[in-house]
Amino acid sequence: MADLEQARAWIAAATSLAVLTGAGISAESGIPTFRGAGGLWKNYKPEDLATPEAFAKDPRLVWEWYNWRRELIAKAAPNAAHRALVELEKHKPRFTLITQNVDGLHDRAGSGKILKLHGDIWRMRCTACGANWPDRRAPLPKLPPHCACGGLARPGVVWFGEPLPDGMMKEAEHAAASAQVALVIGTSAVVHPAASLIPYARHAGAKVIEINIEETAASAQVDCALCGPAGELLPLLL
Ligand code: BV8
Ligand code: ZN
Repeated sequence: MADLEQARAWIAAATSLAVLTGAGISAESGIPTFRGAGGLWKNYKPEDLATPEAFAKDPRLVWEWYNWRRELIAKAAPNAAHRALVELEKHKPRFTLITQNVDGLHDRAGSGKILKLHGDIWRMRCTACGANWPDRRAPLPKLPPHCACGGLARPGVVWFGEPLPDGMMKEAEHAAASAQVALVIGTSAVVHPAASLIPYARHAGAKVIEINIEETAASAQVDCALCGPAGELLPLLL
């Protein structure tokens, strides 16, 4: 399998790595992806739930969906793919993990530097006073949850139409631009600006390696596309 050997050689020689992960890296932990078969979005259209408009219209419905996901994630555990990235990080002088996922499994696996482009399902933000706090209760006792000030709380995530956290993309672009190798793992590469990091890394000179179970919008833009589950392939690349 020349591709696997080639990818291993590039990774072994690299001293600076950037990694972009999507929902696919958590699939083997039992968490449905957004757009794949049986995907999370299958039952709901993204614009129905993950937007400020949907939340303003029906905060309870949006919270029921997040509450369901929080329970699912609370029962899940990091898988071999998450753990392989922790191992890789230990051996690379410069390593930045950029994730679109909000499930917190990279944190639980022990990853160090994580750029959470789309926020964190385990944090809440008050729509009235702006307070921002961690809350790991699953399920939540009352929906929708409220802040101590009485204001309505929202999930601490980035919805469609909302900007990413200040400075986050700049830091991610810096990591992608200084990487010799960029790993793109378990993402359909359709959500922006996250997906723009892939051509960005390539144009900056990184060798881009994709790990996915199917072809994606990025597959034509990468140097090496490895087809298979991340939980099986990533450990083989260490
Ligand atoms: C913004 C958080 C501007 C919440 C999420 C047209 C063109 C370009 C852009 C746009 C456009 N129209 C609209 C936009 C902008 C929009 C966008 O990109 N829309 C898309 C749908 C076209 N983007 C935004 O709105 C962003 N903000 O642009 O702001 C702005 C600037 C200033 C001021 C105001 C505004 C915000 C985007 C963030 C949205 N939030 N989630 C939550 O999670 O609840 S996005 C959501 O999609 C998740 O974060 C998810 O991670 C992300 C990406 O999806 P993937 O992770 O890739 O998951 P998916 O299911 O799609 O794919 C899984 C993959 O895994 C598959 O390829 C599958 O084959 C693979 N797989 C499965 N199993 C495995 C596997 N691979 C390996 N191993 C396995 N075992
Ligand atoms: Zn408040």
